[in-house]
Amino acid sequence: MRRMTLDVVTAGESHGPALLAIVTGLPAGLLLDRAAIDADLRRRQQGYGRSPRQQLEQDEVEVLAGLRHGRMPRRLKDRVGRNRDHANWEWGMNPWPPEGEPSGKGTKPVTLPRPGHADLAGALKYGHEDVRDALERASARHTAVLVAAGGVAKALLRELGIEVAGREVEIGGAAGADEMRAAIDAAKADRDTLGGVVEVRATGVPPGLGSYASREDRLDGRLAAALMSIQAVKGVEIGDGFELARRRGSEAHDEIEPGLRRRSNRAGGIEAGVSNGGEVVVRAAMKPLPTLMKPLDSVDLATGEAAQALVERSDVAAVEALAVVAEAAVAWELARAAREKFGGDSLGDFVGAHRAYLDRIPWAPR
Ligand code: EPS
Repeated sequence: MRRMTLDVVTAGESHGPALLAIVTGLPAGLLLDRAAIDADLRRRQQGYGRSPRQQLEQDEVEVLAGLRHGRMPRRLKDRVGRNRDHANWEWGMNPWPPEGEPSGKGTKPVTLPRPGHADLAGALKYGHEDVRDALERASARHTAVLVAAGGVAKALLRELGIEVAGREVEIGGAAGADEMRAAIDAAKADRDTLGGVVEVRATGVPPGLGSYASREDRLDGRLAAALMSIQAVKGVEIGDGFELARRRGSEAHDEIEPGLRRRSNRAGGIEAGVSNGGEVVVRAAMKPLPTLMKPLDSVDLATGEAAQALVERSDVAAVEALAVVAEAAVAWELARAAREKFGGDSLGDFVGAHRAYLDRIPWAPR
């Protein structure tokens, strides 16, 4: 069944010419603020402990089609973040390399897979002899374009009074800004890397997004899939998540009061795959990044002999960046569920259906 929904298709490599997303399913008339999207792209680049690559790149959104005077005249749009570093990889990442001697970065094949990265599984799956063919597309650089798409989703959600915000809550086991920075400094001195935990909260989400009826419509499943598919994420929880497994039923649910208010929000705003009107609260756990300056043991795929994994410029930690990417992922899934519930070819139809629904149910944003 083809239904009203948002879709995104992406393309691009870390050191290729550009990253691209094609977003479909937006209502006509949606106003997009370039400065707001660029601000999110900058937030993603700014965390403490990121690599020197972030001083080189200045991610900015560039619209190729589907937008006129900031508004959507139709339901298709393309966007691009160009990779400044591509200039250093002009031969190595060129779709059609020029004749003559190869020069610059990316000319020698990579054969030293990093444990924890896509390198080995990707090379085996696709038959790559140069691991670079896997790592370029698998790179977390790809999250830049997801943040741009998330900016579009946030613009749509704002029309319904829904706000989404992500923040880092732990880095390398440390909580609190000073402790997190100290943990990053210590890991950097040891030529090591760190992971952490981020949290995303969404306010103003009406009850009824998602569905209990089928697996692929469940909002919790969709949020979990969106977060889990971000590079380096190994765990996701919704509301009190894993902690709920350690409590009794009398301590685990959110009792209902007259006026349909809840005494707590242990469910993180979602029950049975459907939003319940509470704040949506999700967390994602990120593993430490797999590119270490003090490399892990691996095998040279060219010889089959023991070797050290690839050492490349890398972030020490990218948890602050994950907070921005996770925010975009949650916004995307909420916007998709909202499009499915409220439909509409124009922004007015979409917003009007939302308002009519709220008028029908006894619920007011808290
Ligand atoms: C990444 C490796 C590094 C990161 C990159 C993700 O790339 P480089 O080797 O070019 O420095 O900097 O992240 C970004 C460039 C970004 O913008 O987030 C990886 O292997 O996933």
